[in-house]
Amino acid sequence: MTIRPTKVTTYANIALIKYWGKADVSSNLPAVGSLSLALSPLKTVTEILQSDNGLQTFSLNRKPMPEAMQVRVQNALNDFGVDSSLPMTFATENFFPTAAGLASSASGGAAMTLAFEQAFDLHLTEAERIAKTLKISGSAPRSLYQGFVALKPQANGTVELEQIDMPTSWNLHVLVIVTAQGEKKNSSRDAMEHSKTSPFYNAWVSEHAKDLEAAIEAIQTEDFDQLMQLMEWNTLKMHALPTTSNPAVWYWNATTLKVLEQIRESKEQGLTGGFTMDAGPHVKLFCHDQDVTAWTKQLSQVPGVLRVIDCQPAPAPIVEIVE
Ligand code: 2P0
Repeated sequence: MTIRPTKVTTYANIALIKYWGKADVSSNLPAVGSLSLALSPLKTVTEILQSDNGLQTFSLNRKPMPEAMQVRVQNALNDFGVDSSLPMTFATENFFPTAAGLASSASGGAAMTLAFEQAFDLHLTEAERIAKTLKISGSAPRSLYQGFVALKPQANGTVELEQIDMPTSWNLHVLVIVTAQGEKKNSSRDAMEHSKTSPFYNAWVSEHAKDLEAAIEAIQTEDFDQLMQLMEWNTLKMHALPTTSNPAVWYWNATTLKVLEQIRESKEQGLTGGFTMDAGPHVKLFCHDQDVTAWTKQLSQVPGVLRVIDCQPAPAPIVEIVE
């Protein structure tokens, strides 16, 4: 099989309304919907090239790829109908911390699908592309598109993606407040399954669609404050699940809490914005362009904060042929 030399750029997405829990583990069908925004400069670049030496090489961030991740790539190749032992160079690089709760599995999964399609000349329908990307990671289909994307599980076991127009007046930024170095200890995949031991799990699932619909409506009616309120509430409900699992798992560190306190104080003093957190200790703050300088100043000085990355809505994924 000829491999078309391919380079794909995708962007990590941050969920405002969270995916946490699976209805079906084998197909990776989420138990709940989600709503996200892909962000620049949180990009992943994935290349697939013909191998020069007849060997198969997998790398992550310019180092040999960990075995478990390599198995996930090979499983995905099989799922796409490609011989997973084919000689090739598969190189993926995240231009932000990997496996740290910054959604590297989302941009990585979307990049994998788009790269397979181009490199192996596959012709997928949109529904197939979404289903195969979902199997790689539940958050990954959301990185196939730019802007606000809602992922909605359907009764027939598929998911649908819906793009929601961004109000032009919002000039949205997301500040990623980095509170630790290194990778997280608990993978979100394991922790979300373990969250089924929380007494609150069923309530989370049954209440979730209301949050998702209300958040979509807040965007459509350009009600930023309402969207921020829903995002914070949904975030804290999600974090209540691993925290109340048996035994408990939590992702926060002392700096995470100091940042949340600073956000509450800054809002009391009149700054506008809202926070979210994922399966890691970092905090993400959504705000308008005119408040970025003030927020950055206040959040950078919180003891323990390592850096603040200023992000904006990302462009669509880019698929290129490498010459
Ligand atoms: C989200 N997260 O909606 C939520 C919030 C983390 C916290 O989607 O098992 O890596 O590969 O389907 O996509 C992380 O979950 O999980 C995630 P799998 P994934 O962004």
